[in-house]
Amino acid sequence: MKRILITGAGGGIGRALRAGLHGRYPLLRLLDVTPQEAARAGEELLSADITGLGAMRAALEDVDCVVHLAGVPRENTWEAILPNNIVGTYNVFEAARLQRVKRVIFASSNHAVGYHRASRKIDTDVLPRPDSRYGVSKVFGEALGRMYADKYGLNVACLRIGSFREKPQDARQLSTWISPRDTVQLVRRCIDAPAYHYLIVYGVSANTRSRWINPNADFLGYQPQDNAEDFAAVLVGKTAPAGDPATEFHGGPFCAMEFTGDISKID
Ligand code: 15L
Repeated sequence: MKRILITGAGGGIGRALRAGLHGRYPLLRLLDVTPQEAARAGEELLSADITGLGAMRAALEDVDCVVHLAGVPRENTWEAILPNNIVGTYNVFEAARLQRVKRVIFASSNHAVGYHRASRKIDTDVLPRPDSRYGVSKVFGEALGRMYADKYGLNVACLRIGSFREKPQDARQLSTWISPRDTVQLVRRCIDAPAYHYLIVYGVSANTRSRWINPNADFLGYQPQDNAEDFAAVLVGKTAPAGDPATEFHGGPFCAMEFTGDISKID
C-alpha cells in the first residue's frame, strides 16, 4: 500500500493519523471540506465533499487504500446523518470500486453495538444494536463494506472506534478509551497487513477494564501501548447513576439521549 487517501483528514483522528503516518508511505492524500495545514513532502491536500460521487471518484484516482473517517462524528439529526454518513460512505465505497482501490478502512464506531448490556462482554460477532441514528449509519457502513468485500473483492476493515481522546474523560472511558498513538498503530496495521477479506476490530487501547473481545487485533498484530487504568484514580466516580441507560449499555451517553424506552425490555 503506497498511496493512501484519508477522508476527514482535518478532524481529530485525521490530524493524529496525518502526524503519525507522515513519511511512512510515498503519498498521503488528505481530503476534507475544511481548510487544512499546508502540505509537507509526501502529502497532497484535497478540498472535496464526500456527498458527491463524482468528486470522490476523482479523489480516489491512483489510490491503493482509503482510510474513511469523514462524516458526522456523533449523534445528530437525520438531515445531517443521511448525506454525510449514509450517502457519503456509499460514495467512498462505490468510488473505490470504480477506481479499483484495493482496500478501504472504515471508521465505524462502538455505537453500532451500543445497546448491548455493559454487564456482558461483546465480541465482533454480536448482532448490530445501534444506539442512535449515528450508530445506525455505522451499521450501514459495516454492511456496505461487507457487500463490497463479498461482491467486488475489496479488502475491508471496519474499526469500531471507542473513545478517541488525548486522555480518558470519565469512568466509561476507562473501558472504551483509545489513545492517539494506539489509533495510529491500529490504522497502520490495517494498511500494512497482507490481504484480508473483511474484518471488524474494536478500536480500543489496552484498557484493563475493556469489555470488548477483539480477536482481529491479534490477526492484525495490533498491540496497544496505552491503558486508561493509569487515569483511574481521578475518574472512577465520574459516572451516571446505576439504572441510567448511560451506565447500563456499551454505548453510554448515546443510549441515554432521547431515551423513552423500557430498559427492562432491552436484554
Ligand atoms: C464515537 O463514535 C464518537 O465519535 C465520539 O465522539 C465518542 O463519543 C465515542 O464514540 C464514545 O463512544 O465515547
